[in-house]
Amino acid sequence: MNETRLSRRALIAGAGTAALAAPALAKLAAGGMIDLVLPGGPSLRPTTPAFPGKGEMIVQRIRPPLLETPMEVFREGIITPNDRMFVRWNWDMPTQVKAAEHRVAVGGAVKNAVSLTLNDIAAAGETVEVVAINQCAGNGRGLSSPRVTGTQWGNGAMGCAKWTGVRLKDVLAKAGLAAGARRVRFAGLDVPLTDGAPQFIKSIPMDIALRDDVLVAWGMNDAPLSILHGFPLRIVVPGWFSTYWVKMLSTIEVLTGEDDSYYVADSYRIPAQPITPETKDFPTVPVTAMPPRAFITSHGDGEVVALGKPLVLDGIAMGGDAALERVDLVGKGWEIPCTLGPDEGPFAFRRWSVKLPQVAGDFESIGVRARNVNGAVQPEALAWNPSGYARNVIERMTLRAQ
Ligand SMILES: Nc1nc2c(c(=O)[nH]1)N[C@H]1C(S)=C(S)[C@@H](COP(=O)(O)O)O[C@H]1N2
Ligand SMILES: [Mo]
Repeated sequence: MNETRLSRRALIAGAGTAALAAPALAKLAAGGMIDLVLPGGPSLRPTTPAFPGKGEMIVQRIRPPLLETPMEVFREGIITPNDRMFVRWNWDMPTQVKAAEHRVAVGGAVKNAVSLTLNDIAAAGETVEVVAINQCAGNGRGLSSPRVTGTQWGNGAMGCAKWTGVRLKDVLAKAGLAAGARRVRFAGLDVPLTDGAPQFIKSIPMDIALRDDVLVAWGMNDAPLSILHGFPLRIVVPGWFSTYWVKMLSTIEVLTGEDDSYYVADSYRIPAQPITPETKDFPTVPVTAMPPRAFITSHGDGEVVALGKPLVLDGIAMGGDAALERVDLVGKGWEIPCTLGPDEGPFAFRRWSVKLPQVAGDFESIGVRARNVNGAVQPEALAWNPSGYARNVIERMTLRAQ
């Protein structure tokens, strides 16, 4: 990409090719190791600064890339820098995309099927910015006990960015919805590695698609999307898990019925009712809106704190699909309300902090519990499911006093 800063003019000019060089193997080898402390499985992962445009990231897989954000990145601010945002591709993505040649086909149950250039998209409506958390539905899956299948993520498959784009509903209006339009499905330029495997396509119900904050976005923290994050365009659905945030958007298809495609009908689903690991057959629903979560970022598990001294703990929290209402520090049989930091909107991270007057001894099992304005609150026990989706159990840690 030639432009380093994002401008609508740059997008409209349609200039530029984004390309991704292969990570340098020498640099890959030069990274460190990090322990994700995953129960019941290998938990050491290499880290590397070798991916283009990326700082030090945890390598879950090289190709297609799965890169996790180290928790220390969440110690400051609420915006995750672009070079530290986690990366997830189901299938390999193209490593070069020419902006001038890129088209988005809008079809299906529409009045006039259209093929839109980046200029057309940028001019479809008002430019909108929204600060929203990009979180994989499988974030924290590796912490499941008993263990589940899928990428063994720690809690770093999340990040918060400012997204810039136009409203999806303005793009849909270029084609016009036909009678009976019920869902909107998205596809990107990435295709399966193996013959016959399903393409990564995802759909959302019409009431969500028409929301004012659901975007076709080209900007991430005031920079154009990189190849890894979906150049030139991606869907942003604030408050919903980012499995719906289709990258390298190339097709928008309006459906009149349910979506029977693999990644909606068969995958990314959670039990409709709580189950145990022994439950065999159970009804499922798609994983959609995010629940509240909170994390202590000032300290790590097992860290030593000063006995007899005051202690300040802080971290980040999120309300999920509704604004955060409160965060409490919770121990065994006690809880203390935390102070919330600046509010950057309902879908952003928000900082919290709490000052304890004096450390009297070890903290055996402390955590933070977020609650949103809809009354959703983090549970004490894990809602275990076979894919480890939508984890939001209160995360606990131990601090030693010395
Ligand atoms: N085209 C395309 N879009 C995609 C995916 C994909 O595999 N292909 N993966 C989705 C999933 S599961 C996640 S978690 C997010 C990750 O976005 P990021 O890599 O920008 O962090 O992208 C989503 N959009
Ligand atoms: Mo994901």
